[in-house]
Amino acid sequence: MASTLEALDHWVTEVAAMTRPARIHWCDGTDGEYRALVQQMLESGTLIELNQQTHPGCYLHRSHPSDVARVEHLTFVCHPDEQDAGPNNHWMDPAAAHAKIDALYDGCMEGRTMYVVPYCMGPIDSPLARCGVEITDSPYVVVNMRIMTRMGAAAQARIEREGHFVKGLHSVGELDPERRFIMHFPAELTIKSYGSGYGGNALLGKKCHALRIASHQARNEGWLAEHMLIVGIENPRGETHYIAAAFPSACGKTNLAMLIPPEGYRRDGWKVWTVGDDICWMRPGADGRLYAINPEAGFFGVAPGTSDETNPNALQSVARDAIFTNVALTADSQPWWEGLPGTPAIDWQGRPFDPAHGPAAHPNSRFTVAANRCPTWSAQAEAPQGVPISAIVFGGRRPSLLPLVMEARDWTHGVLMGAAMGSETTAAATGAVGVLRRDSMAMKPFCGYHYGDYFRHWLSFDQPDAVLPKIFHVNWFRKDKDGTFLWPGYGDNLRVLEWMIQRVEGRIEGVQTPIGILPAAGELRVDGLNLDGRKLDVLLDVDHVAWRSELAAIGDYLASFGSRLPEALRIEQQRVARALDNVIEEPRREAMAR
Ligand code: OXD
Ligand code: MN
Repeated sequence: MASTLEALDHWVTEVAAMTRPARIHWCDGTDGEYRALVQQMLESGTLIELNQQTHPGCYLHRSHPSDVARVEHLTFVCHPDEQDAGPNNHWMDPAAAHAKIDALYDGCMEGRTMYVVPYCMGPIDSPLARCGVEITDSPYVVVNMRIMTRMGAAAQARIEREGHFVKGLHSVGELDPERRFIMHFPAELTIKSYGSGYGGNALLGKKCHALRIASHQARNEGWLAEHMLIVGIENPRGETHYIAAAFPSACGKTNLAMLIPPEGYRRDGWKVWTVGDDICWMRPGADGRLYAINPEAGFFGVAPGTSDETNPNALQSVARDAIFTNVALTADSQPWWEGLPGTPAIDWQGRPFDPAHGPAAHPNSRFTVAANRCPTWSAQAEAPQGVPISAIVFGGRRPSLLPLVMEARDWTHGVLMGAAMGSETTAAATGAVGVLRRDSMAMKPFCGYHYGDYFRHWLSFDQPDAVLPKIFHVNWFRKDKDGTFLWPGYGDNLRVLEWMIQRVEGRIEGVQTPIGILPAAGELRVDGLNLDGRKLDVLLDVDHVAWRSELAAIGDYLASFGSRLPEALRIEQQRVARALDNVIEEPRREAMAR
């Protein structure tokens, strides 16, 4: 027995009988094991050593060129009843899905090592944490899981104590896009992934477990598993507010989680503390507030665009002991991507760089690094009870209409704001880039059940004894007529977070509008910012007529969830639509009265 837990041993034996590996390796998570796997991958060419003078302990992995992003069209959520998956997921009957993918697993690990990877999502001693075991034939997955989760003996000990775990089976197979599936069986707490080595498809603790399976568990158990960063904002008085923020993939969660305050703020003593950059698990505490943990232990960040100007903390984090995937190389083997100074010599596919082939680094190239490498890593990030959340923020890439910031008038309105979220698609998933799509709570690719039930679950937190965070919506991406961004973003986003905190503390009033509460004149601190008043006016403009059309589109979108849409959300959409009608009608009524 390699585990004292019979269920675990039994499952490993069963998988080995199906996949027929040459060897089985139970991962202990030690440094020695990590080093040995790296060495083995250097020898096989799976990893390439980077310049060890400039980037000690850093390596490059080049994935198969057809395996560079999440594959939403091949990702299935297999509830016994199709209705439970909702229109937001691809569904397959569980028995049919098992049969389909098990046929692919048959003998797929012949000649390979099968790694058994016990892991814990969340601080190892946290009651909010959950454990899983990933079986994989990819050593690249094992070393990434070691960085991204609490992996190894301690996780195995917790699993043996608790007696249950999420089962994740992964094989890179032949890396053939025609033989690729990412399947979830929420009722069985099981994941099966075949044919991809890419992070979101293969590091099963991340999207598959911590979002799709966990969102289902969270619904049953009264908590929330969300696609959110967690950041602590410390004011000059030394008080810290924690903010959880949901943005779709590749919309700047890592940057916001690590932001450097603008000069004036730094002088005044503002500090920013990083708790998480991608996933947040939240649960009501005894005092009625929501407490959050980051279930991950590392960052799997988008490299392009990360620079000393945009995110110096991320750049410092990856200066050592990082694994890069699909970035370019300089002539002296330093990692390179668009946004960094210097010039690339070799592109992400290992060819001499030629701009005619497109960008040097793949637009979804990534770095994997331990979270505690981040200079702003929060001392509270390991707190077993989590951090109390003061504000929840939703946001997306919207070139027009959505103001820089608005606050929901109450929880139900905030849930509507989250449900209505839209964003332009990015390179984090295969498919067209730059197309506007609704992405409720940034969970479209990750919600493991029917969105209508998910909205109802969100609404259910509004209990008499709850002390809920305020909910806001932001848009850093609004563009001017000439197509340039109106808001500088990055560190200056702290100005918007400060406005939120002031609202949370009841220090400022804001202005009421039909779509929410916006900053009143003078409330948003813009000193030291070269932003002309016209731009600020556009950023905070509410075009009532255009918003009326947006509300109609939101109504149509909500209606697509049929009878599972909570009535309260439909009523809320109608309330906002009516408030807009009243504003639009008012001048007409006044004119008629004259
Ligand atoms: C990610 C994603 O990798 O959202 O975090 O795609
Ligand atoms: Mn993500």
